[in-house]
Amino acid sequence: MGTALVYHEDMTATRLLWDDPECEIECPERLTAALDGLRQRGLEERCLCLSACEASEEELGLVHSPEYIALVQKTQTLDKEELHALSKQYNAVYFHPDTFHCARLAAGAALQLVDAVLTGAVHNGLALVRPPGHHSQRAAANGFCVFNNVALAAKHAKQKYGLQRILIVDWDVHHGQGIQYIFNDDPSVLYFSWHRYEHGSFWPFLPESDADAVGQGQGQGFTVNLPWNQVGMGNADYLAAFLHVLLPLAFEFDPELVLVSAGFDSAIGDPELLQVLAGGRICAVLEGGYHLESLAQSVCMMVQTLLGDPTPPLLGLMVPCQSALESIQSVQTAQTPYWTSLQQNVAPVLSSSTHSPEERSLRLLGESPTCAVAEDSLSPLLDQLCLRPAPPICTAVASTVPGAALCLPPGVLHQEGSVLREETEAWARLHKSRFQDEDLATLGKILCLLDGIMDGQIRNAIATTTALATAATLDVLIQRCLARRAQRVLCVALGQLDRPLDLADDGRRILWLNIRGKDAAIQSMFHFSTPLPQTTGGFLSLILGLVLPLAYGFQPDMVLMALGPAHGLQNAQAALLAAMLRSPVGGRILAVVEEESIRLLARSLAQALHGETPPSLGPFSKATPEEIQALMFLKARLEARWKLLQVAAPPP
Ligand code: Q9C
Ligand code: ZN
Repeated sequence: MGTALVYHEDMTATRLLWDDPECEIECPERLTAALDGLRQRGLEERCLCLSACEASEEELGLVHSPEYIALVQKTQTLDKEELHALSKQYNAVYFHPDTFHCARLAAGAALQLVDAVLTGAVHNGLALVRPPGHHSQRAAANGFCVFNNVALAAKHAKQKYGLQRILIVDWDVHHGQGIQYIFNDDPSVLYFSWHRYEHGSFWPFLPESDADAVGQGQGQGFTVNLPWNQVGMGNADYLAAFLHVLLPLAFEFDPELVLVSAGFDSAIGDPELLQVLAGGRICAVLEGGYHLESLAQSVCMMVQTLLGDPTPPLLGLMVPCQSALESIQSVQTAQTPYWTSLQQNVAPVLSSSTHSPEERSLRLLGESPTCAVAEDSLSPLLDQLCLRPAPPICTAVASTVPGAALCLPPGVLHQEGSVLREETEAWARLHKSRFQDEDLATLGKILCLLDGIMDGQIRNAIATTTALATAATLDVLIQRCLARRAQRVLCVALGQLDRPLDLADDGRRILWLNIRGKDAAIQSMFHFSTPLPQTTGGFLSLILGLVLPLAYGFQPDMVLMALGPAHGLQNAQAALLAAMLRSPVGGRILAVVEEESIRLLARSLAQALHGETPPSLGPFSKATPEEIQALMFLKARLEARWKLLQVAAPPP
């Protein structure tokens, strides 16, 4: 089980035969550059490589009219002048005598990828194809696209495998209007696209690319357009779109398969956040991407992520721009009638001049409301992470419970090493009353795990402690992180765990979020608590609407996830939380679990840390008013500092 790469060299055959500056960028070198990149980085050999076969005429007929298929077929025998004349009848299209063959291979590759994933031969995969597909329509070529590869893949998945819910994520910089038209009234295919729009002045200049196009008839709410109206959207803007629009809808929709129209003419493709959907069944199909070097890099990054390697953490100031927030708000306004998850997500907007009393007192406490995490202040630990090769050990476990009782997945290693006894004792002495003698051996191993992660020997780890020692262990771990010059440590503490009071820290290197008890409470912009929601809707809102925006905004170099006494987290919840926390920290997580619940949690937690898809949370259930209220309370007060929490544009 792994990642498929579907390709055929013949797809480099089609090329522009005349002078046309608009079309010349869609060139054969796009595929060779992408493939060379994969080979150089040793990624191709980690994939299951499948040789593409042509789609049959019947398969093409799932989307295209017989007349159009016949017309494209006829181009095989046309001469250059005839090809040129025909091309001019379409918008931004060129034909070549090999176009029909290539376009059938491209469509066939997408179908084969769906087959490989849905038969279980692989988890996920990428089809490296040209010509691209997402602009192509039932009876028209458009925007370099001849057959609509991704639309065909969706129809094929419905027809051959009886799928009822397919999510298409189109992150090409252009709107895939072809896909939108094909599934406009079809509620079984949720089409999500973000694209450069500039109020309609960017190609393909269509009013139906705007946020108010939501689909028709039964399909209303199943077309989701997020138009960007300014150029230069960055990581924070895309993240806000992922966390506040795409993922809430995607979890509510609960797709059985995710298709990605992976155009790399926009930004670096990061499917990591999508991998928690549809049991990890993701099929990515290349669309645009014309800067050869950036295309090759993005394709490599994408394949690496599909293979389960964590992506390097995102850089930059994590503040979405005003225009992005406006776009996000416009899609929320258009889609809220159709999606429960959006109805509960919209937080009140604080105008910049009014501050709640709590906020004012926070200011008095010396908390600046502006983001202190500067663009260029990435920690050396994070730099290391970006430059270093993958750690030799992926996931390690140190446990008070015998390994055999934990049913750990293959590839997860038991930690037997320990730091020196004197060192362990010295740390324990700081917390004398809270460590028993018999805890010391475990503590030594846990410290060794932490060192392993910080030195790049281990990617992430799970440690168990006795219920009594959990808080003290966490305390020691935080202090050791700081002693080892971690610049920012994110602690997500579940259950009855108090923030250590004696921390010799200015309070900004540690972000402490406690999920416990009944009420939400804020001690500072770096220290707060919230109840654990009991509904799936509430839990997802907590993760997507609060935990992840904070985690991405804080840019930690280490995440400590602690499941203390009475944490109340279910298996699937713990796995989802761990899986999603990997992304903002490049996988560097140490999970500390009290031993009562480790037998139940160890396996899925280890799988999630290891890069496998977490089990489903179960059917979507609406958040309760109390759950929404607690979240709104926190978000409204924290968004002054943590800008990724914003879901609505502040008044200009
Ligand atoms: N002057 C894809 O990325 N160029 N197609 C428009 C207007 C056409 C893009 C320029 C862009 C087609 C798959
Ligand atoms: Zn494009």
